[in-house]
Amino acid sequence: MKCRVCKGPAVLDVRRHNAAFCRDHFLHHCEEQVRRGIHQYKMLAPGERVLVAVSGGKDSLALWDILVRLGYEADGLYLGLGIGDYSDVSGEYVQAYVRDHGIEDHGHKLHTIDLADEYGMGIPEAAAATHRAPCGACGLSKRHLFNRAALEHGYDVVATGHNLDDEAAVLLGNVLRWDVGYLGRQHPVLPAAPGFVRKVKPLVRLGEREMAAYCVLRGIDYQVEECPMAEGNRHLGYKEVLNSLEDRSPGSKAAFLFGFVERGHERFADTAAEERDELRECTVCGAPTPGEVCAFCRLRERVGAIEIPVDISTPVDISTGPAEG
Ligand code: Q46
Ligand code: ZN
Ligand code: ZN
Repeated sequence: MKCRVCKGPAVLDVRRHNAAFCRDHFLHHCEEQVRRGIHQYKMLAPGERVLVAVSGGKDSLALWDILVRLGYEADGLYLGLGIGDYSDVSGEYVQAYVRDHGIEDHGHKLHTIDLADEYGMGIPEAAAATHRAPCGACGLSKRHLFNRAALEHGYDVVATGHNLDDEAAVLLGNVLRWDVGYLGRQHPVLPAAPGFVRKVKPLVRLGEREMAAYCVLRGIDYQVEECPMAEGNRHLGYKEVLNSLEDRSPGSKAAFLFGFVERGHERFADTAAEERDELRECTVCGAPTPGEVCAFCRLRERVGAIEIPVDISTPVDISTGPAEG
């Protein structure tokens, strides 16, 4: 196996591109894919402040690393989910990355929020109170808090580490249920709207295996354990299905996802825009919501972390959105 670029010994092949790379050219390939994705979908403009959602896993740490190397003003936000040792260890990987890779010396910083300390609930308590799969409560808490933190600290955009495998799996789930609202919002860029900063997914052109290799080759240690609450997360099953398709015909995942982004997404965009136009401000926290009180505040109320002095007629909406590990 020889590097496509320099013909030296390759360390990794990327079947989707029918190419293999040596260490340096593989790292360059990853940066290049991110640079192209940002450009292609107009994710970030020069000078914008980016808040990277870092979980301690390979994708988000690689994303932060690549954005910093590409010269973006990118800070991190770690959200402690209160999932026992898993969360403690994940947080330690984030701290270690910041320390060992000179993040603060280069003018970037890490924000942290602890869900249990600051909002009176960890994900296990939230899941128990709702009697539903934890990923629903977890996903909605992440979306709410990353958006809120970005608004409060003056960031223009939130970047998440969703890669090609994640996005293809979420798309498969949305298509299997023909969930038109989610299909309208499934795009590498979700534009800003009143009460929402822009959301971008710069790793969308890179697969899971490439992200793991990126971290290993750059000396980034990351949380390799699966989240113990992931059981019942349907996206894991969708990934298996897509992996077996990809084995038989490399490139099918990318064709599935980018075919949708380029030719299908637009057809569902109106539904998403209509849903967004109907949003008003949560009477408790001010976040955009279709009802009177947002799903995050209703979740806190269920857990007993806050009391809401209004009549709540709508149930907690914790439908399983995209997993955002
Ligand atoms: S952290 Fe949260 Fe994920 Fe764990 S509870 Fe589910 S969504 S699986 S990516
Ligand atoms: Zn090379
Ligand atoms: Zn609220």
